[in-house]
Amino acid sequence: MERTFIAIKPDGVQRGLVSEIVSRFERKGYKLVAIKLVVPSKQFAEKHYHDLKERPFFSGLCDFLSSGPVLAMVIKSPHVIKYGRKLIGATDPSKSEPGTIRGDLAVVVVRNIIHGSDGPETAKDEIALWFQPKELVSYTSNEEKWIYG
Ligand code: DAT
Ligand code: MG
Repeated sequence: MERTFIAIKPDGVQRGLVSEIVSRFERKGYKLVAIKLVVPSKQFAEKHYHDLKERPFFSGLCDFLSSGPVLAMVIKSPHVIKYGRKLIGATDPSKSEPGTIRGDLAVVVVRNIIHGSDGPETAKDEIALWFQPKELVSYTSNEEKWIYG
């Protein structure tokens, strides 16, 4: 089992895309284990995007992430880190395939509506940054035997 961190950025929340996006992960069969709405501070956004601090768009990106409510969640499933990124689509929505979240719902890279961890290490770090351990809920879904066989 893998866990990954997914965030609907302020543009996705403001555009009323929360249910559309969450439903794509739910319908896939991924298990939701944590979810909350937060307005991150700029300092928090800088921590989240620390890998990008040398990039010219870093400050604008962190201003944007901290500009309003973000829907933070953790989903759990086999293969969820890499395949979750596939469902999200390429970073630049003008290059994302149709059928992906960014391909279907976003237009430009600075308003690409969603974040997903890009590997096992970042997933672990991002879950720890955004959630306390007690916020991750452990439960059995009755659908599991129909999803995994
Ligand atoms: P991703 O969000 O697909 O993991 P990333 O980690 O490379 O992409 O970059 C984080 C965010 O930074 C991305 O979602 C949007 C923004 N970004 C990336 N490249 C950019 C660029 N060339 N100009 C402006 N913003 C950019
Ligand atoms: Mg990234």
